[in-house]
Amino acid sequence: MQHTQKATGVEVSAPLVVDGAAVSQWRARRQDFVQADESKKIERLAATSRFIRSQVLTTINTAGLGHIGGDFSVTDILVTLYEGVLAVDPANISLPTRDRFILSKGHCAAALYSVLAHSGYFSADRLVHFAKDLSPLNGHPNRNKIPGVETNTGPLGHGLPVGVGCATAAKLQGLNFRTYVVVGDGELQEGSNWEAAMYAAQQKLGNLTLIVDRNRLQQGATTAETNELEPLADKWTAFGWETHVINGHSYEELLHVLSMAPGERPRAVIANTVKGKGVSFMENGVEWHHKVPSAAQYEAAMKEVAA
Ligand SMILES: Cc1ncc(C[n+]2csc(CCOP(=O)(O)OP(=O)(O)O)c2C)c(N)n1
Repeated sequence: MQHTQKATGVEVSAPLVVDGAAVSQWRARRQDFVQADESKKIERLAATSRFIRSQVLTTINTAGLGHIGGDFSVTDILVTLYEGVLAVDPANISLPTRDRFILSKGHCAAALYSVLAHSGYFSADRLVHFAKDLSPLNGHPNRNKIPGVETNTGPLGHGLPVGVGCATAAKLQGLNFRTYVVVGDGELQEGSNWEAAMYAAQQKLGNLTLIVDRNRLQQGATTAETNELEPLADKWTAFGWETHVINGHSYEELLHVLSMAPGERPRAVIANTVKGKGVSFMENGVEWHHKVPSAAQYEAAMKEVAA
């Protein structure tokens, strides 16, 4: 049987508004999280990721489009940030001191929307409208329509330059918020990233953290076949960044590196990930960049992501 999310009766084009109950739940989870021991934290993040992957699968299944492979490679990173790291208040999206987060690989909007809804920025019921005509939940995020989205993305290569702007603004204003940007590894082939990287190092933007979703696949091919990025860590180091290489599906490693105090230099985290992570027949399959599962594949995938 093909699962779909239920229509809510809310007009597709209605503005998104904060979901107070979900914000309260998010706040309670965050409070518990801060007090929990390491193993409990890991358990929590794993459970939330299972939930988010199931929700993304259903969202894409309902919409009939989406970028499931890249959604699943970035899920654990997004969940760790929103459940355990970012200093944000979903009920007060304009707070000047909030941490800024930019998902520069905007084609993976379904994962971002699912995590934002789980944090209360808007009601999860609205995910049923993902990528529908007139829906605020566009196939790529739009800051004018979606609470919690800091900048519009979609054309690759713009998130890091905007993030550098946010980090610079914090310094100029004497505010101590942090800026986190996630880019795809294929996206790093856009030259604008390297201009931003040079400037961030020159300005010693220690309040800026870049996370590279290093799943080694892009649209239709591997990054190595398209435009080799290696030696990637050496490149960031040579550009003057503090560089870390981690397993992007290890909550321990993610939590550790994303919670480190700001240093003297901008920080690049190369997170080794698996495109399609969590579904055996999607993992490392380049065709799953934006393929939609059949009914049988959807059923099988749901069992795997929830396990
Ligand atoms: C400037 C620009 N060129 C091309 C595209 C089309 N495009 C969408 S996703 C994608 C591949 C991106 O690969 P990667 O950054 O590695 O993302 P992931 O594998 O994590 O989904 C491309 C080329 C785009 N969105 N923007």
